Amino acid sequence: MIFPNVPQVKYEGPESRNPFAFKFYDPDKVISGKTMRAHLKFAMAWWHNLTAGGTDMFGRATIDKSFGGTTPMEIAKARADAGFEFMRKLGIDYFCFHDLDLIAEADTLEAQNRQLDEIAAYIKGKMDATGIKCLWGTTNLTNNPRFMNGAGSSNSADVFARAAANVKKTLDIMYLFTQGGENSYTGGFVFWGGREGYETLWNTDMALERDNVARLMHLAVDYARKIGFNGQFYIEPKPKEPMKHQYDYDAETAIGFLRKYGLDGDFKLNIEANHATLAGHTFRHELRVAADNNMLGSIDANTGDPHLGWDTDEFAYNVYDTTECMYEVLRAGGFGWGGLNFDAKNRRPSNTYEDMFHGFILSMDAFALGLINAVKIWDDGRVGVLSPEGHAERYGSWNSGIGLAIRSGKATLESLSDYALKQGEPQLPGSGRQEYIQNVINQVTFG
Ligand code: XLS
Ligand code: CA
Ligand code: CA
Repeated sequence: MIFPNVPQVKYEGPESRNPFAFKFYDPDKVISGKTMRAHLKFAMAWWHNLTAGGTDMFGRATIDKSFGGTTPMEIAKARADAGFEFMRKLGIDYFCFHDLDLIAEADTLEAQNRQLDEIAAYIKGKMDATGIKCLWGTTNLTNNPRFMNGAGSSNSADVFARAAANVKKTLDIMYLFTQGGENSYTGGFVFWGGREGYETLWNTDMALERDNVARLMHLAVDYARKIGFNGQFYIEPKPKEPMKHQYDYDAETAIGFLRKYGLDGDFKLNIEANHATLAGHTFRHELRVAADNNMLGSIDANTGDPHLGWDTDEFAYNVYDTTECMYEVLRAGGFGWGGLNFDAKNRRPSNTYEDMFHGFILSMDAFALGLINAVKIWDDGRVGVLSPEGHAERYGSWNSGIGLAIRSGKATLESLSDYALKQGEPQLPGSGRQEYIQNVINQVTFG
């Protein structure tokens, strides 16, 4: 046992003072037609939880995550042991990984592929024994110096080829993870374009680079379908960091890109809260843009810090944010193949194994509260805009008369001009009642 000090974490309710108990997340409780577990679909990010040691630009690790292993492969397996014990103790059903979270990077591609095969088989054994699934995998195309100018967007075709080889291997692993006879399921594959961008346009052929990023994505889809991996592909937008400008800037940009290159049938978006903040948007804005385009695939659930301008990947705790998130998820009809992946890491001084659990308990409870509140707000019915039909008071003018003529394409600029001449000055469009609405949210939440 790697975490002997942590018991099985169970729901004990809001009165509990047990640090290793959920106060709000009650996995089997049915709320709005589904269990909380099925609504929330929590996932553990292998990288932060099992490999990140609390390093920052100014300091080395504050916690040892080798979990008793000494050789690289022993450490890799010890991390898998730790991860499965961790997920089982919290009742987490999914995990996400990069290829290079699973093993230490090897000197040659052959050696790396061999080691990945060994660890993937080891992890698959644990998946089969526990029923824990992989939500999505991704390829680390940022760390190695060869990717300093990007992977799909590199100026070097040889580097592009190497990126393709690494993506192929991750897809092989994803395929293995999702196979299980009757228990086979549909996983996913994420492209996060960390270095797919530029530092200066003086040395950058942006058009070629973007075309090539799309080419790499097409090649990945073609290969996946060929080997029988029918999973969902995702782009994870992020505007900057590590590059000054990244091509998948935000949801709207990524959707435009997917449509331009004919990738929108195979891809949806993986929206990360902290990346929304970096793009100058709210988390909710990005979720809404994705959902309104039928592109809301999965979520990287974390938070940034308004006082820090970078990607801090903190555990989400702000219940207004989680409420807005879960409202958008409910509005979109829930997750399909995606879920809520905690792409979050403990703060550097939170350097014990127990802190790893506290981070997850914090965020699992925060999203459970968000779900409970979102359902209450939904059921209350006083706020929220679903469609013109669903919100007659504010958008009712679109359901008949001139509004319907516009929506059904019957109006022309001339007919609208005639209408405007006849009607005279239109009435003011009505108060947005924002302060009233915000108080209703508080009433429903805390009342
Ligand atoms: C980094 C990203 C990354 C992706 C997966 O900012 O969040 O961790 O989620 O490559
Ligand atoms: Ca992420
Ligand atoms: Ca992040």
